[in-house]
Amino acid sequence: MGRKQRDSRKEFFETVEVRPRAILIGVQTRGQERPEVEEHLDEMAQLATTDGMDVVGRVIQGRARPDPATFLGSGKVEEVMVLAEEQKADWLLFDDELTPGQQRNLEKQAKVKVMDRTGLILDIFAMRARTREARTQVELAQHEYMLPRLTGLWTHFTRQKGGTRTRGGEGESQLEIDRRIVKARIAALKRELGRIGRQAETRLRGHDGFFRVALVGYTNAGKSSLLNALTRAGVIAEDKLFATLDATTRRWSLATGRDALLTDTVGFIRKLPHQLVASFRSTLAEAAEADLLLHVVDLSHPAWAEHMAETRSVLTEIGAGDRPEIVVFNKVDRPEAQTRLEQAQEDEPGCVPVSAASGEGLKDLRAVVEAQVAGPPREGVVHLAAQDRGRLSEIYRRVRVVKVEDDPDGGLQVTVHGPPGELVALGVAVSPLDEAPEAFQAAAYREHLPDSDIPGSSAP
Ligand SMILES: Nc1nc2c(ncn2[C@@H]2O[C@H](COP(=O)(O)OP(=O)(O)OP(=O)(O)O)[C@@H](O)[C@H]2O)c(=O)[nH]1
Ligand SMILES: [Mg+2]
Repeated sequence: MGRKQRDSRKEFFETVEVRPRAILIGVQTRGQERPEVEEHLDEMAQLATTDGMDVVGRVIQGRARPDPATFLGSGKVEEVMVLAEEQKADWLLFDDELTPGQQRNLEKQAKVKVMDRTGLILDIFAMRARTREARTQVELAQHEYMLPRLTGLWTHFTRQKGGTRTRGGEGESQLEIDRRIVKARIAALKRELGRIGRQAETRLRGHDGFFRVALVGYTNAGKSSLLNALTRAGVIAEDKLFATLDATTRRWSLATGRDALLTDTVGFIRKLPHQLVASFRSTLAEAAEADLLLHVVDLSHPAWAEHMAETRSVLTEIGAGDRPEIVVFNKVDRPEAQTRLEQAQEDEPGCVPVSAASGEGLKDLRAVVEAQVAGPPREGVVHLAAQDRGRLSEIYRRVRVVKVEDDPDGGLQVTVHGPPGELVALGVAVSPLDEAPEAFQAAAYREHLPDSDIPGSSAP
């Protein structure tokens, strides 16, 4: 969005920041309670603010099914137009995805710009993307979103080519040209991502031998703050949605003598655009391939349970649904979280309450992860290639060897039994744990930990 606009009186002296004014529009379907719809609009308001807009109004329509042409019924369109005029609104922001036709019709009738939730999220991602990988991923998602929405009025494409627009009878062929340009760009971006993806795979291979822990969760849950609190990483943590778009990995020293790698990942949100999930696949691979997920939940948020469900559904979508998971209830320093804690602990046995801000519970969290790295022991098979047979003695030193068999190409198949952390270090893919780690394990490991290791943990 163009955030700077010239003010005529000051034209030659300065530019002023003009924040676009937005009206939020949601739908209350049958069976939905009003507070739920309001909460969803609160989230839209946060998205709008993150995108640099001021929210100047809200409209909720009670309707079983959206109007195919204008999404809202005709009476509601009128009401919105009046409000938009009164409030001098620049944008109507819809909490639901609009069809390209609905968007066009609404823009024509209401005479303001119209954007849906997907468009808004894409816009924020575009603004936040810093690395080449994130920028390429966002641009791909934007083009996928744009393709069915081309109308032949997409003038900037023709301008980019240095051509002159032709109108009227040739409109359709112009649309064809635009489509071809967008499709070609999509293909180029996919090739580029393929190249970046291969580099990322190499990067991940460099992590072999480490127990890999990924922080996952809803946007603004406190993942980056936790990474900072646990490893002093110095990652940006902000009260904004999607503060993090790139995966950051830090070494995390554990008392088991075996360090883990802790990765901070992009946050999820309700109705995360599928174009984004698809194009962020390589960033999300850090989560999909982790040995353990720390599912961070902001317990001070009224919709924490919905946030959890949403996060789990995205995890399933990216193929991380079967990864072992520890639920981390964050922000317990806040009174809102305190009042919910008892119920939440009942709902999620094995969860760990923490506060990244005060340091409370971080010691327990580390202990639970250490318990996971250190045990309970499991069986796995290590494959040694012919030239690596010499590593057998190292394996004997680290774990119990159950049996050793020759394999056809001169190598060895070594069946071993040991703690998950050791198996991972030997290159064995560890299957998910059957049970959530229990609090008593945390208590047992707690004793090994020096207080000074974790900021804030020595507080009474
Ligand atoms: N009170 C309180 N605030 C916290 C705590 N942890 C994080 N926050 C605040 O919550 C906001 C979001 O924190 P982040 O660490 O950026 O959250 P994130 O999960 O990384 O968010 P995205 O990168 O946007 O997905 C920031 O304003 C933090 O200061 C906590 O334990 N207590
Ligand atoms: Mg973050």
